[in-house]
Amino acid sequence: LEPPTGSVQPVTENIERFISSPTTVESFKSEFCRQLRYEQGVDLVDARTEDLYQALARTVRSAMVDGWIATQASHRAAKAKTVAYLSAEFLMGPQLENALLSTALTEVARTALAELELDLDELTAYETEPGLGNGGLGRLAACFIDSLAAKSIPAIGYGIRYEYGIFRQTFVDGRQVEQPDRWLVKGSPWELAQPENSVTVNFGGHTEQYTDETGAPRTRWVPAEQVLAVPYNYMVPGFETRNVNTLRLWSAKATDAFDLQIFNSGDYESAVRRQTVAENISKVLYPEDSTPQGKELRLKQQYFFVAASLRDYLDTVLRDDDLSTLPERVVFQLNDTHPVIGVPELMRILLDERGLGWDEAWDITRRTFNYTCHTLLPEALEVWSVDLLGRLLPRHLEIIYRINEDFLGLVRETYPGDELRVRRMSIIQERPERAVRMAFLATVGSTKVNGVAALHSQLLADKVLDDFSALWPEKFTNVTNGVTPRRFMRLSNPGLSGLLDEAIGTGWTNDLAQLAKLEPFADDASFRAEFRAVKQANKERFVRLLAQRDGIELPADALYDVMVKRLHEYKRQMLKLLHVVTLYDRVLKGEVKASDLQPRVVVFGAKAAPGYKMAKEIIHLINRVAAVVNNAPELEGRLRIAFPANYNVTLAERLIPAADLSEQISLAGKEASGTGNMKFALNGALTIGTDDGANVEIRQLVGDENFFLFGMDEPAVQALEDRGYNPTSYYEVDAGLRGAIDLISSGLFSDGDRTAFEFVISDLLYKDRFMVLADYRSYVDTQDRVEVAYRDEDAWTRSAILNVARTGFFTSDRSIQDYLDRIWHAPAKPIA
Ligand code: B1N
Repeated sequence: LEPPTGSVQPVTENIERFISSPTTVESFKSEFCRQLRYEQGVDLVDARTEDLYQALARTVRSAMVDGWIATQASHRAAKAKTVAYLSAEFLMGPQLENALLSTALTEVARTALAELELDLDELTAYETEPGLGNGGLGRLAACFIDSLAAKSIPAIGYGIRYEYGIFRQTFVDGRQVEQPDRWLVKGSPWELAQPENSVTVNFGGHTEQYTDETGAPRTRWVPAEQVLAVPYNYMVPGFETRNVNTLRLWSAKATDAFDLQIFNSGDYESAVRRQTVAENISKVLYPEDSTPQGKELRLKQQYFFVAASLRDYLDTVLRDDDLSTLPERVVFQLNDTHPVIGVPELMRILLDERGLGWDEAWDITRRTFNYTCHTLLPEALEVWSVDLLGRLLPRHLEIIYRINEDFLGLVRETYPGDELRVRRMSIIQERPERAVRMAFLATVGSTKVNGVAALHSQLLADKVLDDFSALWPEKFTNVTNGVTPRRFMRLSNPGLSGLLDEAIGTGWTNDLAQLAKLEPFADDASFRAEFRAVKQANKERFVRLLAQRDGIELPADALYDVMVKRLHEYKRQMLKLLHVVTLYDRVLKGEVKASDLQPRVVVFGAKAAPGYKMAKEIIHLINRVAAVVNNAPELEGRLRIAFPANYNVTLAERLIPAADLSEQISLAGKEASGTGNMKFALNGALTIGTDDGANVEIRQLVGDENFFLFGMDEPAVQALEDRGYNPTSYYEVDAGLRGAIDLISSGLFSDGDRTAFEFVISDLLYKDRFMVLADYRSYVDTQDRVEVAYRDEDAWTRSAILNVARTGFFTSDRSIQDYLDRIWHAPAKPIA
């Protein structure tokens, strides 16, 4: 018998004679029915929505497989340089519509289903999104892999297949209550498990020295624990390309060693319990956005997915190739510090497994990694205690020490006698406990370090990593974030998309700079009327959704003022709330007649980290204010607050197209970029915002007259901090502010209980770390200007159109092009 050669050439040549992808109405119908009957074992007449959705999703998935297989084969054959995007979060959002858009099968599916008396939109609405991310960082990763695919770049996303994604938020008596997100219980129709490609990941144990065959001293890691990492593949189709990339998410499973232990052990129960411990690694997404907790399980998650991903790439993609050319074959992009343990991991592989010398290994490693920083908040900078790291990953700690030793040698050489600087720059901090500063390790271990907006990158280089940018100025660069126009315009805003197609052609979807062609239409009265009609229709669509989803009844005829993002003090939801309370207070005091108020719907959407007390108190306060304001007869229904629970990508897609006003009101110097701000502008909302993050660039592009700027800029914030900030002084001099705060303290929103919101209010008055009170006057005055501006329909619509026309820069396609040009240098490989 001939041994298998690994080649299946004769079969692949013929395979299309036997099967074909469901790309016509007939074949789509047939595949759909086949899925339903033979894969799910359900008859069409008995099928529930769940069955129909699953069959539809699998049908669409099968339409992507040919492109996926061809893409992998072509990239492997070409030994194409691959972008490996390492991220602990991928917040993908619903998949069905996007897959249909990319395969250009939306109309085929609609017709095929209609012929079976089924409705595509109904099945689309049934989908529940995988919430494998917290907020902007995870959603950015999802936008980036979309753009990488659209540009036909060989790329792979590596992450974790959390069994529980971000919690489902509910409100009970106005307070946030978290429910587990069991997104996998019904199974995900979008994933393809590949257990045969599982890899082993080690933990714990110790290291030992030995001499190899050549007599050279070597080190090896003798781990104490093993976990299996099982890959699940998700296809990432590109828009208007046949290329389909891969998102590979790892799931933790106990190894066979466990099964054996269970079999042999007298203590069956504890053996099974240990199995659970192994599988806990990919159990749940940590729900903290921007404030890592330093939990052991989180470090395990990080090493788990990074070790599996490196192993996967080196063993299955590169196979036996010479690792000295690694930097020409792959670039590992670190999405924040969460995957930074990959730096010592690659060193360990090169040193201990491949026998390379330190210098060569370090050269390869440094040229293979790049680091994106997403924050400026000091509390968001990850550190791992030496104690914990040494226990979990003893060999990695040794390697980190050696990296640090060499690095500090360089610092001493460059700055003789400057021991203060050496201490500042050490990868190991000494106080409050000995710990590894992951941002420093990332910076030392990477070729390029980038921030995510112009201001952020500048502050990174000037403040957070100033010593490093002084040492290596050429290492630092900026790549301003972006968002995918496929999902956040074409799919989510069909009304606007149709209007754009008519006005400037359809090419904008993957070449968003073409939005500039819209500019002259801002002065076209009939276009403005159509644009306004689209916005109005989007509001009505959103109002219908909210009635259905949350039982919230809203007027569609109002200014839609929207603040959606994670609840965090630095983002300042309190500032927005103080504005709302101020409007109410003015009416109560008779300073303003309700009938003179511009009807306004203020929409909040925000999850708080479950352990973040202040954030949860603010949620409670918003809900209590909403309950009173929404029913206040004095307001005659002209001011409404809507706070739908569980804001997620699905809701964002319906809400953003309906917005008139986008709230981007973080304290200057705190929001690294923001990406919601971009989505709103691209959908024709005007921004009220501080000079922070990407707001700076949005304002530069749309022009001051089309943007409501308010508040202190970053240097002013710094100056006030240096002078000494005293929030109470603002309360004392500003009657409007006093009115709003006193109204909250009066018990009006808490059934007469004057202490109910003391936790929030006394913090504002006596601490106010994010200077809400300092920016209050400027904010409220600017909101008053918004109200006047909104009444001039024509001028407002003109500004809204100009926001769309001038923000094409914020496509994630441009971000990816910037990464390619400045950092990755990986050419596109479109398949035939
Ligand atoms: O990343 C986004 C930015 O647009 C936002 O401004 C920024 O706040 C966000 C630890 C984070 N920074 N850091 C995180 C998330 C989860 C976690 O466990 C940190 N998220 C951001 C995209 O660049």
